[in-house]
Parts: sequence; C-alpha cells; structure tokens
Amino acid sequence: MDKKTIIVTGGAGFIGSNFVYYMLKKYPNYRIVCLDSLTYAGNLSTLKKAMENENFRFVKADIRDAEAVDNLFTEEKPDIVVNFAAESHVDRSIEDPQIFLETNIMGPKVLMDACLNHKVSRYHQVSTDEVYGDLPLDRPDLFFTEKTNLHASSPYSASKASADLVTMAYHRTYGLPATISRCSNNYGPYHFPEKLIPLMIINALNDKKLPVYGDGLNVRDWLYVEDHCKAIDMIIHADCVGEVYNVGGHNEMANIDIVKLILKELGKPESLIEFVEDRKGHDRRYAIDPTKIREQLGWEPETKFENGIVKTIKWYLDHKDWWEEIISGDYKNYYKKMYEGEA
Ligand code: NAD
Ligand code: TDX
Repeated sequence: MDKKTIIVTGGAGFIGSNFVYYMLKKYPNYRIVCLDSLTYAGNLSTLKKAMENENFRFVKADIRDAEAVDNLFTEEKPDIVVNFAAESHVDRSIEDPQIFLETNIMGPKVLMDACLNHKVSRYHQVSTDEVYGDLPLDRPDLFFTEKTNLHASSPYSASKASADLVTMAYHRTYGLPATISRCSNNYGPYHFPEKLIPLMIINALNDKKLPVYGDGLNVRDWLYVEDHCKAIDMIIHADCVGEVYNVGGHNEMANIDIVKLILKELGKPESLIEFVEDRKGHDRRYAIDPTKIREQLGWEPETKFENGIVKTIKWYLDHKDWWEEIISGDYKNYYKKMYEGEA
C-alpha cells in the first residue's frame, strides 16, 4: 500500500480516536495527523498510546481557524482529510445552537477551502443518520436510504445536514473530490459519558438514577464504532468521489431495552431507572438501509450488538481512570444543570 498522509480532525473525540487507532494498526506506513481543538469532548489521554507511534502527530488547532489549517496543510501535504470534528451532542444543541452552527458548518467550509488550495485528493465528511429526521415507530418497513430527503429535527442535525449540502456544493461547483458517510448511533470505547450508553453504564456503576427520556420507546440503530471506522476506511480508499454512503448494521433497539440490558449485565436493579422529561423535538426512530455500501464497497458490520455491548461494558469497567477524570471535571456542572435542575 502506498504511503499516505491522512489528517483526521476531531481525533481526540470518540469516533475520531477509534479511527486513529484503527488506521495506525491497519496501515503501519501511513502518517496520521490529528487536528483537534480539545473542546470538553476531546481528550488527550485518549491518544496517549498513539503518541508513542512515530507515524502519529497531534496538533491542537480549531477547524474554523483558516490560517492554522492552511499552515498544517502546507507542512503535512495530506493526501486525505477525514473530518470528524464537530459539536456532537443533541441535548447541548437544544440548550445553545450557536457553537453547533459555527463548528459544524463553518469548520467543514474552512477544511474544504484548504483541500482545494492544497489539491488534496479526498475530503471525507463524517455525517450522521440524523440528517434524515426520524421515522415512525409503527412503520418498521421504512428505512433511510441515501435518497431520503434531508429533514433534520435538532439544531445539531440541522448543522450536520447543512455541512452535507455545502460539501456536495463544493464537489459540484469547485470539483472538490468529496465523499460523505451517514452513520447510525455508534457505541464502544472512549464514548463520552454524556451519551446514552456510557451515561447509563457509569450511573449504574455508581448506583445513580438512570434518566430515560419520555417513554423510553425511542429507537436507535446501534453500530460498534470499529465497524464505522472500517466503513470510512473503505470509502476513502475507493474510487467513489461525489458519493454518499449510509452506514448501519440493522440493529434497532428501544432506549429502555438498552438500559435494562446494561443493568442486567452489571447486576443492578431496574429500580434505578427514572423516566424524566422528554428531549424537545425527540426523534422517534432511526433506521439505516446500508444496501449501497454493502453492494458497492462490500462493507459488512463485524461486531454483533450482544458481543459489542459486553465488550463496551467491560471497557468502562477496565478504564475507570479515563471516565472518572471526565466526570469529576467541568462535566459535573453540565450534569447538574441537565439532570438535577441546578443553574
Ligand atoms: P465527540 O464529541 O466525541 O468528538 C468530537 C471531537 O471534535 C472532540 O475531540 C472535539 O475536541 C473536536 N472538536 C470539536 N470542535 C472542534 C473544532 N472547532 N476544531 C477542532 N476540533 C474540534 O464526537 P463523536 O461522537 O466522536 O462524533 C464524531 C463525528 O461523527 C461527528 O461529526 C458526529 O457528527 C459524527 N457522528 C457521530 C455518531 C455517534 O454516534 N457518536 C454517529 C454518526 C455520526
Ligand atoms: O440521559 C439520556 N437519556 C435518554 O433517554 C440521554 C443522554 C439520552 N437518552 C435517549 C435520547 C436518544 O433517544 O437515548 C437516545 C440516544 O441519545 P444520545 O446518546 O444523546 O444519542 P442521539 O441523540 O441518538 O445522537 C447520537 O447519534 C447520532 C450522537 O450523539 C450524534 O452525534 C450522532 O450523530
């Protein structure tokens, strides 16, 4: 395999860091450069092992900072740029959309300008199934395909849908060699504790209440994070400029069932479950049709949910230092405001 340099933005976050490790392992001759501004969601400790690899470089910078981005592109001459950097939590976007619009729309614009200026051969925008809005619970026959209209519900998903439109506009107008992937909900190691699965694992371990929104029947389509990394790897190496790929493994589950499963695995009582006020505009069901990526690129998910969730719970049991440091910091204030009604 030719030597390539890949800039991975947002590589100190959940999926980006998993992607960094996936690529360093799979392509020992690639140079992987992580650009991340280390927001509350970015963690340098997550990249500790990567730092020991001479093919890896970490650069602290903001994707909205055109000068910093341009300088990095001049230094590194990347072949490929994969953009994971984003504000990613729906609840935070409902509290305050501003930073979501700035980071998730203007950030990709800055990166794409740099890709054009430096003739980068691929820009990959990591998007989400949330750009399609939601599906009703009583129509299990319906799935999101790449042709489904964009119909975002939250400020977060609207910002991601906007970035998708801008990416496709750059492809058509300026010939940017771009691709987009729209993946379903990921789970696995290094998932930030504000998200459903890690939040429930950590609260259960601490014998704290497990806050389930609304009736708990909202459905998400869960994919083990490594399977998402594999899909992106396949896309960026395929001859498929201008294409959008949905990524998902047909693993739909109601939130309440996930929460009960976690409690069972940890031997904790269901009395810890607390139904709380619903999320505003809460999407009912997400479900991805992955036919296109399967047929065109041969992608298949490898990890079944029943194995992936056990592996994930074990990871959180084995990596208490990682999450204890997070929940004892600024995150504590977010938690109090979000779940305990404190200003
Ligand atoms: P995350 O919140 O865990 O990580 C985001 C990372 O981006 C952090 O390291 C943060 O420091 C960095 N970042 C934020 N703003 C930045 C900026 N302005 N400049 C540079 N770095 C910045 O997010 P995640 O869950 O890993 O999601 C990664 C990407 O995948 C996002 O684009 C998200 O929309 C998409 N996605 C996530 C999921 C999911 O289930 N988590 C599913 C589909 C798609
Ligand atoms: O405390 C909670 N209680 C609860 O019932 C939290 C945090 C969530 N939920 C529900 C809301 C959702 O129906 O669980 C479901 C999953 O919630 P999140 O983990 O916040 O994920 P979601 O809103 O589905 O969005 C995620 O998947 C798509 C990621 O955060 C996005 O970045 C990605 O694009």
